[in-house]
Amino acid sequence: MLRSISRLRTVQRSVIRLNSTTAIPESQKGVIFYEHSGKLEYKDIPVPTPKPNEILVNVKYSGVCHTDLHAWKGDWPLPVKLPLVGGHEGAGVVVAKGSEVKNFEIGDIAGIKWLNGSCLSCELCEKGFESNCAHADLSGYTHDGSFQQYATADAVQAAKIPQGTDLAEVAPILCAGVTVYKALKTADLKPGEWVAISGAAGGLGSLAVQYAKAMGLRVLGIDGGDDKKKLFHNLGGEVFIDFRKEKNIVEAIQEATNGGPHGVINVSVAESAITQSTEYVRPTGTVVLVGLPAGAVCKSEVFSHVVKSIQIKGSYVGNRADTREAIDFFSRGLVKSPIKVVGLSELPEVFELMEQGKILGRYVVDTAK
Ligand code: 8ID
Ligand code: ZN
Repeated sequence: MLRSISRLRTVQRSVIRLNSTTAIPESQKGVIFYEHSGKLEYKDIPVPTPKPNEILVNVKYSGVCHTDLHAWKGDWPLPVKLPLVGGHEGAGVVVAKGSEVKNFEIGDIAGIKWLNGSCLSCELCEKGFESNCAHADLSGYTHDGSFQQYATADAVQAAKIPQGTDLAEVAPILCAGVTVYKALKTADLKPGEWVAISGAAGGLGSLAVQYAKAMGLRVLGIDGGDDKKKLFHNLGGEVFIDFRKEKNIVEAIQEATNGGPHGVINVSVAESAITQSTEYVRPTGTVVLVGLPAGAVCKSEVFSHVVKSIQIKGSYVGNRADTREAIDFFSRGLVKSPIKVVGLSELPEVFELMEQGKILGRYVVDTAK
């Protein structure tokens, strides 16, 4: 271990000479919290040292996912590392690597995503269900994440990002993009069929609309407010239902889609919206659960569930292949990230807006500010 670290430092030094970049500092800016819902402190923290299997990424930008807010609040029945540096949509440059890393070179562009590592030897990993591994390690949850200038990541799971990519724009693809792309694959729809995106103008939703379009689907979006409606249509969505204005959401959706959408992607953070989707989905259709409101239960009325023969499926981020494919859609210009860039020091304000449901698309933090 010690030997591998000293070799690593040698590698860094030689690269630093070659590229005449600045040396890796010992401390950096990051946002850290010590207890759930405690103060989000923007301060100097140590730069982590990569283990033999890890790369050290100089994170330039990180998306802010609603999951980061859940982690800070302690919403889920899954223990969080404390203290924690959150963040799992980090895009940056590899500045150092451990002795076992073969798939990244210094100077490569890498993405830090939710799934930081899995055992790779259990049945689930073997079959490509890496995110469902019982030993999954999670960036910004069980492993310090991308709300810092330098973050470590398991080289096997870190995302490969092509050189020349806009790092602020690609950041949201690393969780939101991968997740909705995988959820759409899970819905198993055919071109020309209807998909409803519940929570259509949030971080995941605004990308889901575009991936769905790129897959040839007709898109109905559900969200609240005129600014969200405008964003939805700008992204290419066809029919918008405002959950704040519409009196009978189930009827309105069934009417607009001539019998209900063939699939529903639930990315809202509202239990009632999830249950409602089991009502308006078309017979034989598929409801996909993605959003994770605290303590939520999805209720489906058994008689209709059987007679309509609907399916309800959970979908949890994606594996390495899903990641590569989702980034490829982005690189080919088929999806764009509707982002607003702010400084990392402004993370508490972003969480506040997110809690109030006021975020349009995705906020991305610039780690230099
Ligand atoms: O792998 C996964 N399953 C995964 C991956 C990433 C994120 C799951 N998530 C989860 C997050 O933890 C969170 O619970 O997906 C959820 C959405 O994340 P997000 O897109 O990052 O959140 P957001 O940007 O706040 O968007 C939520 C949208 O839902 C709308 C809001 O207006 C907002 O635009 N919304 C709400 I809140 N209530 C609604 C309702 N009743 C609603 N839209 C429709 N109907
Ligand atoms: Zn996320």
